[in-house]
Amino acid sequence: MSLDHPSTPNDLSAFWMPFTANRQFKDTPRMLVAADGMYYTTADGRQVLDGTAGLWCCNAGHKRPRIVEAIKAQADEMDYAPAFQMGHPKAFELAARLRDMAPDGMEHVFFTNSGSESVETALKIAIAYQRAKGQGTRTRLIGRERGYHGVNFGGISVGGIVNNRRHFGALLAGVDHLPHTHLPENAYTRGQPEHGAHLADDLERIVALHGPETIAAVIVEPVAGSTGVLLPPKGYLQKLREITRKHGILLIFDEVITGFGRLGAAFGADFFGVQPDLMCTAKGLTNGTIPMGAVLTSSEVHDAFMHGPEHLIELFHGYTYSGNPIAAATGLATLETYREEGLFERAAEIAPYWEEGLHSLRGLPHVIDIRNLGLIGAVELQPIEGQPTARAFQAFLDCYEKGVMIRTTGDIIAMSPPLIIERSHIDQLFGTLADVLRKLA
Ligand code: PXG
Ligand code: PLP
Repeated sequence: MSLDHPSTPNDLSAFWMPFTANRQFKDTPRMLVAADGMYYTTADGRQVLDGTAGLWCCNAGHKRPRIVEAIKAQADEMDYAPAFQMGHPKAFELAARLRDMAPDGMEHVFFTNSGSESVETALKIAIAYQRAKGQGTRTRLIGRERGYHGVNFGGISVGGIVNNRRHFGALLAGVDHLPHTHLPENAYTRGQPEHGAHLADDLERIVALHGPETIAAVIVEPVAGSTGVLLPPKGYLQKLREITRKHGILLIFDEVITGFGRLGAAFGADFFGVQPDLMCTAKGLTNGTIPMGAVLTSSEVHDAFMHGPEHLIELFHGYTYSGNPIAAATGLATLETYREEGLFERAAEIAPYWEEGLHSLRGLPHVIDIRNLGLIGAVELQPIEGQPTARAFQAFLDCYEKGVMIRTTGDIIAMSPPLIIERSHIDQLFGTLADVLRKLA
């Protein structure tokens, strides 16, 4: 094959699709070709309601004018600037905007290109911070069962989703895991569950087992999203904060999903009133348009690196595209869109209607649990015996045929719409899902 003779543009074989049943997809492709506001347009001209904000990332909805304009204008002005030993104004401006909107005490911003890279960056900073403080024995990282922290080696090591780990060898050494927070007695809870704060006490056991002087950081999602929406029981995150602080362990919040208004506040840290030492973000930072992530850190963490001769690099870490000009311009336009439309407040306002609609699905065939917080919702289905994931995947296919996009993980349906969602969209989303569930085998 040469460039003079490309194969047909609709040849699907070359693209090895991520986290996709490739053979099933290529047999019956689901092709999206346009998007505007709350809707996608399919290749066969149908409108599909976006019940998932893309992959939890298009928080302001699609084709937002300010964002589209910023991308065009920046591409026209300067496409790229070297990220190392050089700078350009918009990356600094975006970092300052993020600092200003983050919880007090989050003072510095390291740019990445994805949530996975934000996780790797935060884990590396945590270990290097401890070393910079003269505590070089603190190298262990503690994650949590069922946690999702992206797909790179650090992230799958601290992560706790078995299929994301089991195929990939020995992973990082020196990692341990807290138990997940999903308890059967909390089924059908609206918002944060009552039971399970004690699960944070397991950190004391892990600390006693390894010795506090060996542990660098604990990383958790404030709300576990990708694994199927597991909520932190009341008081749980506060306890984790107390125990980490007591033992000199950094607390990393992976806010890739919970950041940028998903819970009706800027970040999960704000929503829960718990201050981490580092925060991982991505997705909503640029409304899912141009890849970008950011790690926010406290001054305490950042300042530990700012020693030694001033001409020397303080942190041996960074990406070719850290703070890329087009991504930075997009991030600024995105944050401005959130601000001028009051989208985080909007999410908080409409969340009760969302909760009501979601929980109206209780009692439908196969439904065994329903969970929600902010503009996140999950419906857990009883798996078909011997065919895990098949029932929820069929619901996904049926919803798509009926003009609604949901997302499934295992036999859990997860939904996380753009924050511009209206009541009529919520009715359409849950109405369609109810129809589908009634007819599902
Ligand atoms: N941390 C968290 C908490 C995430 O949710 C990542 C890190 C990785 O981000 P990147 O940008 O490298 O994908 C994520 C991503 C889903 C789904 O449907 C969730 C994610 C990505 C794709 C699909 O649940 N989360
Ligand atoms: N691999 C090679 C051979 C490289 O030269 C580089 C960057 O210069 C990378 C990987 C890392 O790429 P990135 O900075 O986009 O993560």
